Amino acid sequence: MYTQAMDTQGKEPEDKTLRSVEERALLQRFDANIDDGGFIEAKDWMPENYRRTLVRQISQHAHSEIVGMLPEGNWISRAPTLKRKAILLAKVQDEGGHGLYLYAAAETLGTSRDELLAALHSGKAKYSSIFNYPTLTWADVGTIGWLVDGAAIMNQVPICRCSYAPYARAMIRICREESFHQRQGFDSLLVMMQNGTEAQKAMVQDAVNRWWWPCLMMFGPPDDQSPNTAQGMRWGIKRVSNDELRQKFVDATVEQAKVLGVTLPDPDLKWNEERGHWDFGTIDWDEFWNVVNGNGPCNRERLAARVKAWEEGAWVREAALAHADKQAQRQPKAA
Ligand code: BYC
Repeated sequence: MYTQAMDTQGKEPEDKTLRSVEERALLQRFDANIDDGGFIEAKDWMPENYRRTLVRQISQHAHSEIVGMLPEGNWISRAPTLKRKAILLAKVQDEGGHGLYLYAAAETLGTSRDELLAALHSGKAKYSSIFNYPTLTWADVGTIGWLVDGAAIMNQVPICRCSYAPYARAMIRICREESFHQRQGFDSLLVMMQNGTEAQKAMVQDAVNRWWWPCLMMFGPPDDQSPNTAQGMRWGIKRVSNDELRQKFVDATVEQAKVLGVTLPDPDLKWNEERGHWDFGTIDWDEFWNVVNGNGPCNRERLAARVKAWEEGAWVREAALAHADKQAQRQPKAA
């Protein structure tokens, strides 16, 4: 196995050559495991790029969950009934929990939560474009549940089979909760559409008009402009491509819109018998990149809210560390 060390005749430091031969064997084992549909655990060897890709995706996902608390949290104090307030509180808390599972999954890859959050606060890390749009009326809350969580589930169910096991396990729990989120949003809109006043129905339609296109952007750029898809799929991190997921979302949502009695704001939405799918209009990718690059309607506000929460929470972190230190000092010293 180590004969290459002799081939180099001492030109390479021995341990470096040995490591590279060893790494090649490890890489072969890793690739074979991935090809067999196997899972990678935190303690397993993995190529550095695989680790980096996962830290990127999982941390962006975690950031999206905690930034995603903001547009809906904005409505907790203004929910129209006690029941809706309790549901919304539970949902927003769930999103915080999702962020925590995901930060924990990212930490298993060797990057600390402080580093991940510093990247968010400095504007270096991305989070989902969708959370840079404002929630103008109560119907936006139902629409986020129906469409945003609906798109999230479509994207996240395949991640339950992600090759990195700690991420896959976190996603199983998250998807169960997301299903409840989607149903409560749909239910809230259905009540307004079936029993509401004309003004309430118009409010729902207006919210759907504003959220539809940004939701289609959530799945990311078209496959032929998505630099990470091919490798992500090769590694079993991504199981289904951006365009395929977007199409599945459109197909499922058109039927739900009929039940609700709302119109989707796309004159090009047409059933295509040959493809067995709904055709839809052109997405404004300039808008998408503008939002991703920090210039959406609420980017600055969202980031400022996260930074403020971090700064105002400093005393909690300090108290928790002081408590942990005290506990450690109280432990009897080993003889
Ligand atoms: N927004 O090569 P691509 C939720 C970036 S949580 C911003 O296709 P990839 C919820 C992408 O990161 C929703 N950026 O990338 C929470 C990449 O940039 P970098 C979040 C986006 O990774 C609370 C570049 O564009 N879900 O729904 O193969 C309440 C090129 O893209 C977006 C997840 O994070 C975007 N929409 O595919 C309610 C799921 N799209 O990093 C709901 C996990 C793309 O190279 N993530 N970009 O600088 C994924 O599945 C994948 O990362 C994506 C992108 C499909 C999002």
